[in-house]
Amino acid sequence: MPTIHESFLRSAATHPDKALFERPGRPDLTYAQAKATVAHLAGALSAIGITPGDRVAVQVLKSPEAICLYLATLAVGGVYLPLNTAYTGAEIDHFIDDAAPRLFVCAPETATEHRRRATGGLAVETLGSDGDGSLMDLAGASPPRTDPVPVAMTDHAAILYTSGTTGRSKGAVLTHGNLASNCEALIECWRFTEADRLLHALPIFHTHGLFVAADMAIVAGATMIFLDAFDPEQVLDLMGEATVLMGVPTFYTRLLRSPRLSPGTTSGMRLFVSGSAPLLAEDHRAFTERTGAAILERYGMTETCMITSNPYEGERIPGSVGMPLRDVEVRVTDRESGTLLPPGEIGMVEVRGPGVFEGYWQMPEKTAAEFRDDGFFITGDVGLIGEDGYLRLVGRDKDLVISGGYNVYPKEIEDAIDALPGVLESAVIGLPHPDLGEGVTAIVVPREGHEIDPRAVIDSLAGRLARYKQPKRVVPVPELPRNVMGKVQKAELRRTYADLYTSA
Ligand code: MCA
Ligand code: AMP
Repeated sequence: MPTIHESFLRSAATHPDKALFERPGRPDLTYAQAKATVAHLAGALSAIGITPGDRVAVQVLKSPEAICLYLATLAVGGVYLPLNTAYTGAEIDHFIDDAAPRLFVCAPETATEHRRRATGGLAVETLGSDGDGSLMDLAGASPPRTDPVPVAMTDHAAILYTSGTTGRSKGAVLTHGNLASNCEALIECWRFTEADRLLHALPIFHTHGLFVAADMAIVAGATMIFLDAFDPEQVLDLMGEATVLMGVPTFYTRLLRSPRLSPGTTSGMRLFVSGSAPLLAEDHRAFTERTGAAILERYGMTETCMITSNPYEGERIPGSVGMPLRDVEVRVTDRESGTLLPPGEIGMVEVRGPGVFEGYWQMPEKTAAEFRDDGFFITGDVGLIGEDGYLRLVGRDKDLVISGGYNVYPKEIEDAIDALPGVLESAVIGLPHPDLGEGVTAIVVPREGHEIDPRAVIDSLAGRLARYKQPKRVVPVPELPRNVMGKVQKAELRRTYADLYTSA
């Protein structure tokens, strides 16, 4: 099995003059041009001193050059560490401390803030959304490196940080084998070919936009219509020129709000994929009613790559995430005993397969705690496998909110709120939100003699927490509901405030 970088070289050799990236109002970038950019960036990385196993942390706006930087990192045997552009300086500090990258690439606009990090073993360079910045200058001046460092499938290719129930982010270490095997399974499952034209409107710092969407296009030799961000009207404008859209459920909720969504606008599209968060069965049905197309929902995790998918041919069932991908095993077990449950019974979803990560970066105990002895990874998702073999997710055993496809771990937000003056304690929950799926909501108890000003709470989190993690609403209460053991009853809070975003 070739690595992602080897497949990219193969695609570039087969279709040198084909556009890999098409961007409205900007010049295309062909496979041959992308190959040259990757080779020059690989030269720049070598000049900086990146050697196999070195981490390359990247917090930049979406651009073709950022994808080329990812491929160049793989080419020199480096480990790509993409970071959400919404992360604040304080959040970045943790990733840099934990992963100890050799290079940090940031946007030119944030260079002044980040140059101070350039101490000891850390180099800091910039990359702008127009392919500008100091790293590109260095790439232009560096001889192209066309001899990729040989890597094994077990070598590290990427680290993606996912927050945890303890509030501290953990780096999920993915190997070249994880990425390549998952990509091949998806290409096969979704019949993805070089003839495809992918509408790429996702961010490229997460599994969905990078290892699912971009990798599939690169490996298949397809073209990406590469958009800075998701704008439903722009996506509708471009559907006539595309064949596939991959998105989070909020994409589909927003498309459904446009009167332009119709069989006419979608007729050239062969596939709509949804994942990263639950797609409401009613949105699934409404989309089919409006367009005649059935959205294909799939399920995955940063730690495991993609796990299940509804079938390309065969029934795509609303409310189900489908069946295991090639070579992936999924089982549902009893939470406490770990024993296998029969079809139809609800339990913990566990997964084993070639896409499952190696472990959390420098956290052997945490890694061991999340695997069973026979190698199955405990996802923290709760679901059941029906007699029909389809997996249905019914909830989460982990305290996690998914807002517009971004994961928010309540503990991290609660810690930040609890540290504010006048706050006794808080509970952060996800409540049904008509646009984002779940809205991050903080239920806050004041200290005696104090009052909670919801706006002031949100304002004081600005600059400390990424915007998408900040509560959309803060609800002051005199006390939190607790069970006899003293544990906060989040399920009760979710019931009490269930209509907070939907009733207005
Ligand atoms: C932006 N904001 C958000 C979110 N995104 N707040 C909560 N949740 C969000 N997801 C903030 C903005 O900073 C802004 O704040 C305000 O909300 C309104 O922004 P808006 O313009 O509506 O947002 P947007 O820029 O249109 O973004 C919404 C989005 C975007 C298109 C849904 O969040 C997105 O592209 N999400 C995709 C996430 C993703 O790729 N997940 C995959 C993870 P203000 O106005 O105050 O500045 S990988 C994964 O989960 C696994 C492996 C899997 O299975 O795929
Ligand atoms: P992340 O940590 O960003 O990789 O998010 C992984 C989590 O997203 C999973 O554990 C699920 O809880 C959730 N997820 C991904 N895809 C789906 C889906 N199709 N339906 C429901 N939840 C999903």
